[in-house]
Amino acid sequence: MTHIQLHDDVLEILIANAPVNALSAAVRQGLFKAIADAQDDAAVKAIVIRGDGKFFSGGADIAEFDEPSVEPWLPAVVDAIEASAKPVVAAINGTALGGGLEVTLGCHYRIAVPSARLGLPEVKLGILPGAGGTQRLPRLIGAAAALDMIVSGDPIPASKAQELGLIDRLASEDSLLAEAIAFARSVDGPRRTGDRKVSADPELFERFASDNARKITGLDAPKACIEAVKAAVALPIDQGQKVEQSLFATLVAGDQSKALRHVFFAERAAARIDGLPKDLARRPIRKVGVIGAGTMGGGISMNFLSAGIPVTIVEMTAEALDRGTGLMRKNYEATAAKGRLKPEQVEQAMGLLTPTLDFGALADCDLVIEAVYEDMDVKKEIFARLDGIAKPGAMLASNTSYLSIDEIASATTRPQDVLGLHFFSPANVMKLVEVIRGAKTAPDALATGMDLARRIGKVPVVSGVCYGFIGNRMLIPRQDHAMALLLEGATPEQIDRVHTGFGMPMGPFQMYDLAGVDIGWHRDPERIETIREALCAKGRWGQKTKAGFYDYDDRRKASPSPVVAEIIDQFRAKAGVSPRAISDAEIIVRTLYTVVNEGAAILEEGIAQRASDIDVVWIYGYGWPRHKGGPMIWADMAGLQSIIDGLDRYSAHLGPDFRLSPLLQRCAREGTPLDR
Ligand code: 3H9
Repeated sequence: MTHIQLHDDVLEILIANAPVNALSAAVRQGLFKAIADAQDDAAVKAIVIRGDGKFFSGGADIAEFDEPSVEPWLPAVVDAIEASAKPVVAAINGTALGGGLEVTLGCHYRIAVPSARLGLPEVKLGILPGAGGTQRLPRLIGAAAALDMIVSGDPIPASKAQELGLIDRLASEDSLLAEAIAFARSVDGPRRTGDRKVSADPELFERFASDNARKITGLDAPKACIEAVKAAVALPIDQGQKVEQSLFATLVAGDQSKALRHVFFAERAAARIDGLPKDLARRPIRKVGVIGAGTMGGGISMNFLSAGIPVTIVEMTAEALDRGTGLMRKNYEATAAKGRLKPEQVEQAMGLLTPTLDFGALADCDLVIEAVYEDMDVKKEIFARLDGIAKPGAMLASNTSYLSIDEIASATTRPQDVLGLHFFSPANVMKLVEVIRGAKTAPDALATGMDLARRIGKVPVVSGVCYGFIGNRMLIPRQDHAMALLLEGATPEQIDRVHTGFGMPMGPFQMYDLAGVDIGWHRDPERIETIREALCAKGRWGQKTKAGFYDYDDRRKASPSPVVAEIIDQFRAKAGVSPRAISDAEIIVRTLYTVVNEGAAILEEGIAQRASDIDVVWIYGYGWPRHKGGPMIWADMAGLQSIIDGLDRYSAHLGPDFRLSPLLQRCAREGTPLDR
């Protein structure tokens, strides 16, 4: 876990705890002992601390937060380093995060390779740097710069760290240790950051909080970070550290941190496919074909182009092809105008695109993704055609949001090569990709799909075949109940407010308006059976027509619509419903608890591999607030029995098809978390 080696009069302490040198109990013990022993060893004049491999350290071991703590605690280790009578130099060989950076802050000097990145990402886990980071960083780089780093949690490159005074010097990539040893011999003795004082403009903290209000509203950790940095300015280090530790203890025990830590591990677990050997050979994907240059096809193509993978895009008419590729260019140029892409990168990406009307041009693609509209017959026809054209071993994917991959695969002679790659709209922006495993999908095709999604910067989650897969199937009860609640007496504004108040980026009706109220509409204005059909018949198709469930002004600002209120009234009258007052609590039960219940059913049927995969789907596909961890862990934390009780309370309104998930009932009864 730690190794020591004496280089003449300089002691090297190496942190070796693959994969990221997390500061687990054994590492802390090793560091503590090595520092203590060095104090009594006359042969040691100075000390260098370094990480093994490509990380200095990824910080405290996050998995240990849920276990009984083992001494020495990290703050004591960092204090012991700082108290060393012999100079200590941190040789930062790679990324130093969280507790890893705090260890370097306890050191008297810091030298880093140019490729190192330094950060305090604790806030992203709902905690704060709890080993002196909030006290020492401001003393080293000033309160304003420290606030930026601690509250954003974003790492900075070594060059920036040097500018800020966080590191003393840069070393060359291949001679860090030698340079660190020479540096350690050359210094004047210990130089303790904790002895410094830091002052700040008294208005800094309020100004910072109000400038960042939008990002930190409702979150406990950023507020605590600001408090802790304030204490660094106001108090001597030992008292400041007490404030830091007390804030840390409160945060780490809180629900927000528990949820955020869950998400950290959930994201990584989602990459694993149960029952598949890790070293399974992947299929090489050098060229991708996309069928359909609509919004989805274009967005999907952009992901590959941006990652340097050539794309052949096929359409039926020249007009549709030009429209689609024109939109892709426009999207790239808009990104470039914001300074997030260089003009030459736009050309580079577009240069990798081959637009064509010739289906036969897909013959040399390693993967073809079909992105046409949702019609099983059309999809089967396309896959049958593709079967005759695609080269052997090519992967054939559908971007369907709902339809059966098994039925689509049955149109080919190679169902083992067929899978779903369900991108979310807008496909060039949204991170989630559901990778749909058909009954006959080959393991290497599935694993290749997962890897490829990661290669283009997405977060892939495996789903089995069912109507709507994981995400959209769970969305159905939410949208259905939102509609039913309108009829019973709620307004779109009330329902959306409950959802945004919960932390979702938008509510069910705002989502309809953004996506298009007319999606899936039969296009017959005479046939009006639902509120949605009534809106569609009136041309209220959402934001794109400046009217949907809300009215929109020229700047897309929404306001409640009297026309919609009247349509809802007419439907109530027709159904003989006299509107009743709907409580926010009922909205939560009917539009969120029902989602949890559907998630439990999905888990039970084995559509999702694990509960945490469902959470990842909702965070990356639907904007579920990260600090609430996803619907499954949220239900666990609320108490599964309370979810069941809520559903029972409104059982009269849940409809004849509602079925309480047996898995939900069993887990509630046994007091276990929702999982298979
Ligand atoms: C802290 O330091 C608190 C202190 O202030 C106060 C204490 C008193 N712990 O991401 P990867 C695992 S809080 C445990 O795929 P990459 C990870 O789960 C901590 N495990 O690699 C995965 O396991 P598996 C502040 C960790 O190269 C494997 O390592 N630090 C930790 O893409 C590889 O991870 C952070 O928040 C950890 N700290 O990225 C940093 N870190 O293979 C969190 C990683 O079984 N970590 N693992 O799935 C990261 O941001 C990235 O992992 C890192 C590497 C950039 C380091």
